[in-house]
Amino acid sequence: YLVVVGGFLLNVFIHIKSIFLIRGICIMERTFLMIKPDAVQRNLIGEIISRIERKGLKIVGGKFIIPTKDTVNVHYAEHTEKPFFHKLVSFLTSGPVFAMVVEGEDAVAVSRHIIGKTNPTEADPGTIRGDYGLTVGRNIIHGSDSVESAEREINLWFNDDEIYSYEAIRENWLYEE
Ligand code: ABT
Ligand code: MG
Repeated sequence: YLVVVGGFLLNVFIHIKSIFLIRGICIMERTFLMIKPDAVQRNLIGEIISRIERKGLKIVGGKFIIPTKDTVNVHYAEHTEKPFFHKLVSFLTSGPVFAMVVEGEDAVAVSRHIIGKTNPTEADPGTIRGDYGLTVGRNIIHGSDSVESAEREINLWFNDDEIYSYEAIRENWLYEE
């Protein structure tokens, strides 16, 4: 009986640990970010990644790929019925993207904040979309909109063995004990 309960608890712990990395009392989140084909074509990969790094977020996975239609259909499943869905899928499969798994305290909300509003015409200057984008259909970068979406999208775009956990010496200067 104890072995069964123990095994169950261990599984729960491993599952939770794969979503959040527990560092002291802070709950570290992971999010999925994707530099879209427009930004790749415009040579903005470095510019965007440097903003993510400077913020203090940690890149724990990254790959340069041309997304398949299937992946994009699942990724944007919530928009299947929208009038812009077809254009959205053809845009995202039109060329390579740079997909990333990014980690940090409140990584989901922090990333959405530095990305800016969906429509670049409304995104504040200083945000990625505010500084580099002009239209909603070419809005530079994607970021998961919740912890649940992040988990779903990370599993969709990355295999477990493509994500690397590591400790960075800068962490004591980014987070309080
Ligand atoms: P993503 O990070 O790409 O998901 O954008 P965000 O979450 O900020 O906004 P949503 B609503 O998820 O937009 C998904 C993509 O659909 C495009 N779009 C959205 C349009 O083309 N027209 C529209 O009217 C709306 C609402 C913008 C997003 N991606 N692209 N490319
Ligand atoms: Mg979205």
